[in-house]
Amino acid sequence: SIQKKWWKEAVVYQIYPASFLDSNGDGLGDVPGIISKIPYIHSLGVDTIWLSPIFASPQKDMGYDIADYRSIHAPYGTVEDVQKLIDQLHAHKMRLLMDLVVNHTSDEHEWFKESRSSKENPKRDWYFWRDPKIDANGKRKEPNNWKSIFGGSAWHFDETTGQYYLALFLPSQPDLNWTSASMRQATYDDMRFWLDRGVDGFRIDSMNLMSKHPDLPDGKVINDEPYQSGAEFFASGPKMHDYIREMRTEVFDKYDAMTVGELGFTKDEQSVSEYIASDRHELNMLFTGDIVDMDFGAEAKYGRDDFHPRKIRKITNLWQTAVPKFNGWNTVYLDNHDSGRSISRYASDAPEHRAASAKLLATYLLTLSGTPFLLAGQEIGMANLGKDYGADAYIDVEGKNYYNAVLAARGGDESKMGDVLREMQLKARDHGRLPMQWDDTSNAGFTTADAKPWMTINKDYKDWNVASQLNDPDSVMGYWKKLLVLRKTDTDVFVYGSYTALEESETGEMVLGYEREFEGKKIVVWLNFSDVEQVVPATKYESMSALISNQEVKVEGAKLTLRPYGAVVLQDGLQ
Ligand code: ISL
Repeated sequence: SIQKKWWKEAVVYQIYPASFLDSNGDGLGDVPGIISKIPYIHSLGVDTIWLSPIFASPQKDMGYDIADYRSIHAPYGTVEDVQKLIDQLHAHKMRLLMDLVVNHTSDEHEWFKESRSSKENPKRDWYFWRDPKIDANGKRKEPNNWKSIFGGSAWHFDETTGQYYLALFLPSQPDLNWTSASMRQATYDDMRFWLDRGVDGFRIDSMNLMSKHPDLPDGKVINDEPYQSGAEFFASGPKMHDYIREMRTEVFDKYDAMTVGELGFTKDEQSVSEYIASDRHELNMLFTGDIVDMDFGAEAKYGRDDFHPRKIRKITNLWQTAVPKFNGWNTVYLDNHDSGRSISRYASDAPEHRAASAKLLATYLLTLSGTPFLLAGQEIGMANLGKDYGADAYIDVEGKNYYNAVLAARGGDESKMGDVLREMQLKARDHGRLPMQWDDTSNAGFTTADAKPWMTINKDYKDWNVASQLNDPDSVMGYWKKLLVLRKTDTDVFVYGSYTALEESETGEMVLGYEREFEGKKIVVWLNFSDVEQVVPATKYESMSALISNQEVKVEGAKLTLRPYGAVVLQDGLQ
């Protein structure tokens, strides 16, 4: 039998601090803005907030480049504000997860400043420093061929000491060297700083990059480009599990902190089980990333590959079935701040389908086994910027680097960039970071009318905003609230129930179907991921009744008709 835990029953609401609510008219969201919306967040029925980084940072990667873990980026507020946030959340019986970014720091962090100052500095080995290689022409060359996740070489030459340092993301995000015991202790102190203030757990950024192959070998050459991924040598290295276990015994266990790891490049069942199988005592749960990559190209995120419902069936069935076998726990999510909105990629944001699509995806998120994570704005059906926005609407460094690299390769001809722009319109990280649409006043109520928001506000805000849905039970938000009540009421079946996939032969290729069951209580769910009607056989379910749906539910002649983007949940034995 499954052990009950608060974090299994939690529903997590991710807030991107810059984009939630600006309380002081500087165009940037802030902590007091979040505090003022606790009653709103609470009223939705979610109970845990995951806050993307709010720490002191030069903001080259929107706070994922931390200069000081113990102070707050001034425009966001102060440590006292965060304490108030924690205390007020706890007063509402809610919890706070912070973003733990300890694979790298900002190059403005004191640790890096010291480390780069001389080869003899005690913090030299807190980062990766290597001598240059010399090429055939006697010219200086990077220590290996690894490519940065944001493009270009992962190595950067530093004049001060004549060595290169490693940075898997931006040049201004040098990787920490986890083989250094004193470095590890220093990060544990930072973790304790926040846990002592009442933080309930962490989302651990780029977690499996913390252990690299000790020799930092060249990555496998798969094309004629100068730099190659190298991920086979920098992800899930040999010490990874030792580090996690050390973090647990030194820090997390002492506070009963919850952990969710972000795991890039590792998607196979065996490796995943080693992180979350309950008898390993490592992480509570993790994000494998495959669910947000369903329309990525084979080699590059922005390569073209259309979404097909078969992919969500495959990934969902894989983890829903595999994870219980090793007594692990799943995350269930479709959106985060690193991608386009799922409604625009996996369903439809066309006006005639948008509300149904948003409810379809809500049904997916809240009827599976695992802890659901939603991104702020998902509860009102927020969508990507439309096709009419040009390249200048995209300001995030990842998409911009990619766009500029392709533009250069195409001789700087903007008129040849249509295909890239279309891919960005689907997948750019900017979409997940759009300012929250609170109402239909200018600037969507996100900031004051005369302020300049830090990034584009989607012009659809007049029709899609919190105020217009707040008191409408038929709205997307109304649907989320109903589902959240059901999940909290029938925790047995929704959270702890078993999962049985309906085969493609039973549902057709466009429909995802599954059953959940707990001691005689049962739900069956059908989700139509297409813009046309689908008919599924329902003979087995004739005695069941509708629990929730985004359409009229009629079982006729043992068949159930699903409307475009229809979601139907039937129940048996629930009160
Ligand atoms: O964003 C991605 C693809 O578009 C991912 O490869 C992402 O960079 C990776 O999942 C790690 O993401 C995390 O660490 C990054 C930061 O930029 C992301 O926002 C964060 O979620 C570096 O800290």
